[in-house]
Amino acid sequence: PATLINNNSTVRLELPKSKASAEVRLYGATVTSWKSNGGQEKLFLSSKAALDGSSAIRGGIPIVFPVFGSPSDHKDAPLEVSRLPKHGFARTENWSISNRLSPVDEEGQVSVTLELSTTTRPNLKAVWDYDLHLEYTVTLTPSTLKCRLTVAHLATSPNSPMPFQALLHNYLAVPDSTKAGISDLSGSFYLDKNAGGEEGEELSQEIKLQGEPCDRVYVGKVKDSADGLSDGGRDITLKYNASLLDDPLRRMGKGVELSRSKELRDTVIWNPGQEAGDAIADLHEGGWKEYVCVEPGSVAGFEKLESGQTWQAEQTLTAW
Ligand code: TA6
Repeated sequence: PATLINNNSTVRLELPKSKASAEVRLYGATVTSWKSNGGQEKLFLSSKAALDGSSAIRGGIPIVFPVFGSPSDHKDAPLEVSRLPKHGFARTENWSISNRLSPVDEEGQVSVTLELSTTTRPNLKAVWDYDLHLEYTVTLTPSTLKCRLTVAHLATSPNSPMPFQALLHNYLAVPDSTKAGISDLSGSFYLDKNAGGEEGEELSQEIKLQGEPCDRVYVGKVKDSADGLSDGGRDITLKYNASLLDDPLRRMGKGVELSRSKELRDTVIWNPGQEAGDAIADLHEGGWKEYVCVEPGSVAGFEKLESGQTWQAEQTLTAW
């Protein structure tokens, strides 16, 4: 079933037979917990994360919209984007539940849809002068979590077209980020944010962080075998080299597979490493070792949505 918990601030989705569950905060529509088949937590949540609505949640799956990073990161950003906070406003607004909470259906899945509109929020309309309606549906099955974001630019909008970027900022829990591998982004081109935006091509089939900071935007163009370019958006797996782990850590399972619709063609891989990680105020000590962010999105350039048009994108996380 789907129920409201934590003083009506959180929707809890539960499949009791398989012990799978998920929790979605109305604040930011941030998924803060996903336990797959058997009850194993698959998302990282910092024990210092603000859960009182005072700032974006450090962990889970914050939604980045309508700009990724700081507006000043984008030379080509449209003027209206420059007024927005880092990573936009979706992660720091209170969303509402758009459907009645339903019992588990016959197919053994349970879901909730949250929504956020500028038309009912004068504070948002003041910084984002578009008639925008966002919907976010989170669906739980015994072994998967599906997140679908719908961006509707309403026909009543005063301005057209609406520029935006969107990204699902997954904090995937790992037993030890220094021993995790991410595959397969080989053939993708990236911008290295830690190296002043230097460009590179991914040559290895498995990215291993090995304790080094990583903050890369892999753009959704992949060199195909004929040496031409094709659109990216491949499935990605985050796995752990179990042989390198101590016994208690092996219990976390083998990893998570991420598949996405073609709209989420870019991929951001982020882990701050020890030094920068310890400097993040809402990250507990050593927290940087407990997650890898693998974030599918549309962040290279801006989508442009005419009024009356809708854009929809989704990811599916599968626990192995
Ligand atoms: O997605 C990667 C990133 O943009 C990094 O550059 C890093 O700053 C991270 O997100 C976290 O940003 P935040 O604003 O949540 O501290």
